[in-house]
Amino acid sequence: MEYALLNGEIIDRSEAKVDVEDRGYQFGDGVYEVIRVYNGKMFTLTEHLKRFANSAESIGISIPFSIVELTEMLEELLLKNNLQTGNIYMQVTRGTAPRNHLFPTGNVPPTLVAYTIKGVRPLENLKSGVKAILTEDIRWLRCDIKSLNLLGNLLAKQKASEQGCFEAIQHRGQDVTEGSSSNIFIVKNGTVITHESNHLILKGITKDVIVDLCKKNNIPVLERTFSLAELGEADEVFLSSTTAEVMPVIEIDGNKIKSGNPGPLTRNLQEFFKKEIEKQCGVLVNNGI
Ligand code: PSZ
Repeated sequence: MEYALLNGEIIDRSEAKVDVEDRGYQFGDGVYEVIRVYNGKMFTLTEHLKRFANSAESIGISIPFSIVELTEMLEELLLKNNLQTGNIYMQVTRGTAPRNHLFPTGNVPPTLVAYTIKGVRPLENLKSGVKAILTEDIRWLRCDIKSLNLLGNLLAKQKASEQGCFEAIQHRGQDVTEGSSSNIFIVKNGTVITHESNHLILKGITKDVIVDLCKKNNIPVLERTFSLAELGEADEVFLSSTTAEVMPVIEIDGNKIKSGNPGPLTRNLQEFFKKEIEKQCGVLVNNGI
């Protein structure tokens, strides 16, 4: 049997249902996290839980559990589902109330759900790299909130997929922001560059790990806005996310990045990233790149 967490209780996954007037369902009025699990252990858990709390707080939802309580519940969920490699999906909404744009008054409890998804590392793509398209960023101006409202992201991702690509790299005018579900990095003359974490992008947990790894390994790294022109002239391009890790981008809108192969600095960062996973979660047996 598979289990899910619903409002603090671990129950049969098929019994975990919410009301049609749940504000997450009606308005996307909530926030979420995806947490990677390797060897049955959660990677960068504290960072994800802090971002979850920050996202919720920024839209006025108070999560009715402490970080310690959430950790305990997620650990129990992992054990019950016997998840070794995969993801935890977790979301909280403003709860169930008669449909109204206004926030409900009174004591409406938030709806908190978590469940697990099995999934291996994307080894093929990590090795060979992926293709991307460019698309105008049409999203709202609070992309730092990990909101359930993902329509702009979905439209971008769908467009990429319809063109045989893995990701859509979004830009506001000449400024590159982020992927539809990833952060974007370029490498130029040995320096790694990625958008600063402001309201225009999600402050990726993977991005922060990569920036730290650069600093620890004396790789020059800058968090600043870069342009489409800089992207076009980059020596290397890669993207990052919880599930994609450090993913080489080898082609954008049909144009190869340099030779069209993953670059050397990207490869080094993949190795450093794998070591960081192993530090937190144990050795990745038969799962290396
Ligand atoms: O399973 C998947 O495909 C996932 S799991 C997480 C993501 C995709 N993407 C997170 C994300 C995002 O949605 C946007 C718009 N920007 C950046 C990221 C990367 O954030 P982290 O590194 O925290 O996953």
